Amino acid sequence: MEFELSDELQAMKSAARTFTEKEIIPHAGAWDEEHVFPLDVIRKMGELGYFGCPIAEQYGGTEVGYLAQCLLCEEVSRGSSSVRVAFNTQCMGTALSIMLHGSEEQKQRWIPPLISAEKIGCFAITEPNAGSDVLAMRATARKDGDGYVLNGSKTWISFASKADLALTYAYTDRAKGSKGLSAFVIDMHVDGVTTSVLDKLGTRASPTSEIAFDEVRLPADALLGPEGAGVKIVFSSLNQTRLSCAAGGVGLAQACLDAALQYCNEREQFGQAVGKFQMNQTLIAEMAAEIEAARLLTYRAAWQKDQGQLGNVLETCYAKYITGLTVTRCAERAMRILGAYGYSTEYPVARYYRDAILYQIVEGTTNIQQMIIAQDQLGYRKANR
Ligand code: GRA
Repeated sequence: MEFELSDELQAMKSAARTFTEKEIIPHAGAWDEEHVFPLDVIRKMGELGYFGCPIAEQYGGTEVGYLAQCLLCEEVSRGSSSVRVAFNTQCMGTALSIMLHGSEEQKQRWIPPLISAEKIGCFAITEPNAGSDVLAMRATARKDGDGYVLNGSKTWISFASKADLALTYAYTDRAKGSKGLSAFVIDMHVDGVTTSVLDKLGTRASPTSEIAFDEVRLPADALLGPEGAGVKIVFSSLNQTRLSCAAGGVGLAQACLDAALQYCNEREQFGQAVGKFQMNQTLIAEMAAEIEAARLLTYRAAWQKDQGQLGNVLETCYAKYITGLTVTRCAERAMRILGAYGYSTEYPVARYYRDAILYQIVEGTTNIQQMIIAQDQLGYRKANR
């Protein structure tokens, strides 16, 4: 067992911290308040190779791996939980799935512009009646000559309104059940695709939209993998997007702790720094220990993927589950420590608080993570298949 980051990983983490402090932290509050999508910063991250860590060099990636990607995602999320979503839209939920399941031509065409962020990506799974129950989706892609015609609607799709490309899922043959689900990479600028942005409590620099597909003509090469491979692609993709979601949650939880520590040392009441009060010390100790546990679970799941264990659903769920709980608890504790200064929109803790709860909703709710873990433990359904 090896718990030390290599010098190379340590250097990447520290460079990402400097990048976040310079390029993200000074603007993150305003982006959130004004609902600004920071395309320039996302492009800079693309140029720096942030979205190419698990991607092969031949497609423009850096091959530094999943743990490296997590470290970058954690640092970026310390500055803005909205910006960290790009790790999933540009890589884990799009380019990575294309690399794992696409033809050589699809890989060469779509991966480089996604990981450089020259093109913005999104992955569209959720529908109005299919959230946790992925396979209840109703979108269809009917065969039409060589290609397909896509119909249906997706909702709560991160970056959809800004996206050039989408990895989406639709039934090509409903009669075959889960084996009739297929995956498609689609151009978001073609006729029949419309998006409308949804308002939400937090993560407001990351636009979230509904998508309507109305008789969208897809060429044959939009199909990713064979017909019917959609179920395998969607669940293996969720197992990778959950990892960077966990890393993002760790980064946001750390931001909560950082804010609480700073306040504890600066603010005085009853003649001493508020950090001297044992009640606050309890909150600080709980935050620090829980963040470390969430971080270790996340790094372990990433490390397993670096060893080639991409099917580590159980360990990825542990990381996502514990991180979701940790980040929401840390945001609440930071709020208690900062009091009115936490509640004020002039300080970032109010934004952290609004952003934190997302980690119990996206990429499989806390209930779904618990279900996957419990069913594995009880022997009902193995998580790692
Ligand atoms: O037996 P079969 O041939 O029908 O195949 C089954 C199974 O073997 C079928 O899928 C196969 N499968 C897999 N194949 C490859 C299952 N898991 C895998 C896998 N990892 N790799 C159906 O399987 P099942 O277990 O019977 O499925 P189910 O009971 O219908 O659903 C299971 C479950 C509830 C866990 C699943 O639907 C699920 O994970 N739901 C949560 C949905 C979710 O996470 N949504 C996230 C949306 S994206 C998002 O939030 C973006 C946010 C952006 C951001 O902030 O980063």
